[in-house]
Amino acid sequence: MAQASEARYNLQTPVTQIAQQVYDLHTAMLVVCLVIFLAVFGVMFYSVYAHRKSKGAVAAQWHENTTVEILWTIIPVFILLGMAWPATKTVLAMKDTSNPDITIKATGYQWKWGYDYLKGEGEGIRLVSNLSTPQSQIGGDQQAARSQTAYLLEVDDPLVVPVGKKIRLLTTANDVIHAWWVPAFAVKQDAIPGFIRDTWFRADKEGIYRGNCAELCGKDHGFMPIEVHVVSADKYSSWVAGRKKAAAAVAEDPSKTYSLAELKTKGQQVYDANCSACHQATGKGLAPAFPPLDGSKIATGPIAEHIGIVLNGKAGTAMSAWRQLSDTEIAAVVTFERNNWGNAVGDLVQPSVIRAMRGGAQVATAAVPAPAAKDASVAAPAAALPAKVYFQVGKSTLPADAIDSVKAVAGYLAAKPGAKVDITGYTDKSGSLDKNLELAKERAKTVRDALKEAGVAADRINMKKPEAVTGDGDNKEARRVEINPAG
Ligand code: HEC
Ligand SMILES: [Cu+2]
Repeated sequence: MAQASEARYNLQTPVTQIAQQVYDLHTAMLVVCLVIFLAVFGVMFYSVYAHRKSKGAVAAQWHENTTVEILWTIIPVFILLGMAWPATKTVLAMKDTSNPDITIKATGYQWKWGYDYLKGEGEGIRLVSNLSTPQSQIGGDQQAARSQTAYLLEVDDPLVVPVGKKIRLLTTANDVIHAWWVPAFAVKQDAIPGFIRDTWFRADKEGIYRGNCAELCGKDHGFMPIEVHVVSADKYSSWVAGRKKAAAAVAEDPSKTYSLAELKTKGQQVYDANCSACHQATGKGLAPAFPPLDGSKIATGPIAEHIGIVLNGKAGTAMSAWRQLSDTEIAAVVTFERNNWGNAVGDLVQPSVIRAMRGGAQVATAAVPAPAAKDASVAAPAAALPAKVYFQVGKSTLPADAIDSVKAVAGYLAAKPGAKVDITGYTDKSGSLDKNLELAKERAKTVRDALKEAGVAADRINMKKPEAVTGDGDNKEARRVEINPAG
């Protein structure tokens, strides 16, 4: 560990009360051990020396001295109890996560930490801490690198917390078991996929505190440090305000479109920070575990499939879902991968499409009509359409799950300026056909209104004549409104 300069042979200087207790316990136990050591070896060496054979010493012969046996049982019991008592008190205090001021979730990823501020001041902030030690130091002159105090212990975006406040930390992981460890807080908690564990700390002193992942988690286990900035209440408030402002600025309106160059530049940053550990800066991957993206069928094939693997990952492989990235970041990194190294697909994807795909089950990778999307001019996932909205029997009110389809359509249109959609209502032939057709028309209008509400211009929507399908009373397909690309 660095920060070693101040604590070369001892624990790091404690900055929480718990850490202070742990520190004191450690010292006290060491003293107990030392006293016992001296007592036992003192008697032993004295006996060996004073009763040596050359002086003609003769060993006393005795058995079963009850007094001695009771003493050497009772005394260690009291020593152990005397050590266990304060230690148990501290362990119980460590586990008492009640009444926190701020609750933060720490998620371990291969290989970085993500933080979500769940409750308290700063609620809603999320950030990801990536190692920021330059590659040149890691691969280069080790001697020079070691002289850096924060070598391999520095991140691009640290965790920030206010001084003197109780911070409850929930830990979990996205892929394998990691552990969140900051020695100065005496906090070490496993982060296990599928489970939530919790711990807490209240830092008494402002400063920068560092730690590591403490559970062997794969290739870059040693490259996912933790950096915590403990700041004054005022500084913390202004940090929160800054974050909120930045988040508001980034919360793009869905119609914001970027140029290819903009996306590529941004995408390069996202790639370097998140993807290059496995796929490498060269895009050549690392055989056999990590496939190349340069020339990859997916990175040069249908764009929806490409987006799909980034959004959803691939189960059972090291390729995890990257949903924690923003819409813009995913759009950028996908565009970057398609147009970098030897890849020159020439298409791009806007954040609005990612937003639509995030919600829309419609755009599962399997649903991609590969031949259509092969056409490089198709910049958007044509796969998003047709979208269907299923109404309840006899009703023309918009069902709650229609939102996915509406999003998919909005995303499709946002990505394809000039494109339009056709809306067709369907009905079954049973009963009064006229009435049924009227209902189908009403439903189509409901969908149109929902689209308008989602920001779709009226002139990009064509209303088609309702159509009847054969089938009986409760044929689901007969209760649908379908949205297709126009033409
Ligand atoms: C922890 C290692 C790891 C990281 C980090 C990672 N990937 Fe992957 N990625 C993989 C693996 C492994 C596969 C192969 C999955 C399979 O077996 O199909 C893969 C596959 C892919 C593919 C499909 C390539 C092909 O031809 O099969 C794309 C595209 C991709 N990743 C994009 C990304 C992007 C974008 C990022 C960053 C946001 C990223 N990956 C980060 C490990 C990683
Ligand atoms: Cu780890």
